[in-house]
Amino acid sequence: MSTSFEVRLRDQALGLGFDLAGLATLGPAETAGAFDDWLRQEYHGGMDYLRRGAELRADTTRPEPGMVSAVVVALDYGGRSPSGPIARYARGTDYHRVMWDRLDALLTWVRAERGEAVRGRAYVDTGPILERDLARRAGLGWFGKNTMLINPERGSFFFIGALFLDLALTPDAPFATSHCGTCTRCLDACPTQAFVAPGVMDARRCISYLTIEHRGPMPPELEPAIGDHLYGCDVCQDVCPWNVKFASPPPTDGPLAPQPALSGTDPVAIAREFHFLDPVRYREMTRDSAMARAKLDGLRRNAAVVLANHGLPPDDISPQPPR
Ligand code: B12
Ligand code: SF4
Ligand code: SF4
Repeated sequence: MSTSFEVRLRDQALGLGFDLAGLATLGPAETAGAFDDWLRQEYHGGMDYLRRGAELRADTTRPEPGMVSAVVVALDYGGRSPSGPIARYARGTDYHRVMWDRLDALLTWVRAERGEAVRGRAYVDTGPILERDLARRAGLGWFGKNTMLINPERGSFFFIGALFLDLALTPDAPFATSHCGTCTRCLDACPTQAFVAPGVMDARRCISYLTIEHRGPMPPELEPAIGDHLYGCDVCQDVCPWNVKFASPPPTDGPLAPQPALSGTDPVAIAREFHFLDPVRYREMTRDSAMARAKLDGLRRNAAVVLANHGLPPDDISPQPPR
């Protein structure tokens, strides 16, 4: 019996280095209602782009008319490295670029198999797509109480991406079960109590939002709870038993291998460096990095918060630590 195109397509995605791959038929997002409720509560804070794209996000056939199916992939970035002031996802090369290149290679393979006329479009975090909804639909995992998409064999330290195609494909079965049970570790561990209910986050309180997406001064009442977090936060994933058991070691080579300068565990040392960043050094440091998202002002603001949390008012510190 010949192997179906769908099986070969999934194999090809895995062969290109993705860790999970599933197929979904595009259509209305099952959680579009939950997303609208979330926006109505203003939990998105200053992320206005989420509101602007809400109508497109409600149905995956809308962003690119003519698209019918998606290959949804996951790329593990390794959750078994020490936690530190910079979230693990941002320690290697910017994942958007890494995943787009691989999804483009997948499209090239599809065209070689099915004909040059096949249309395709890659999405990694940038399009108006509810990616976790789509990934659950493609069978990749369930929505944890920490809102992460969790896979029963990998945990949640992975990125999600999708290649939309104008081809009809036999979809995989959606992931139908949840495996959080009575656990509430993530809800209890969140330093800023950002979860208003299991599976629902008020992003305005989330350290990841505050240190990456939020522009302007930090809300003073949340500063102490930000602790040592300079960029992003992994706490609600670190405590998750599915990660404790299944998180993989960080890649030792390739684009996602963590850069030593971003993997340090001394918050004061890194905060000091961020505090004295000038535009030239900032551009060098973030050239191929997802950290560019926080902008120079954001990184310096975050550094000031971390230094203040260590009793070091930023105005008092010198560029070099005392010897
Ligand atoms: C906006 C955004 C954020 C915001 C808001 C996060 C959030 N939970 O919504 C902030 C800046 C805080 C953030 C943080 C992080 N993010 Co982010 N983020 C996004 C983005 C761009 C949109 C997410 C979104 O639509 N949020 C709206 C809310 C309503 O959706 P949701 O929380 O995902 O909930 C969905 C379901 O859970 C369900 N739902 C809603 N209510 C309820 C209630 C119940 C009971 C249940 C069961 C389900 C359910 O419906 C929702 C819509 O589908 C996506 C990329 C994309 N285009 O999808 C990446 C994405 C979700 N982020 C990602 C990552 C890696 C992170 C961080 C780990 C980075 C870090 N280390 O700092 C943290 C994780 C924090 C966390 N616990 O979520 C990955 C997640 C991969 C995964 N395995 O899930 C994504 C998919 C990017 C990518 N392409 O890989 N992120
Ligand atoms: S990423 Fe950190 S601050 Fe945000 S919800 Fe998770 S534990 Fe809380
Ligand atoms: S920590 Fe527990 S409740 Fe939270 S996502 Fe993991 S299994 Fe679910």
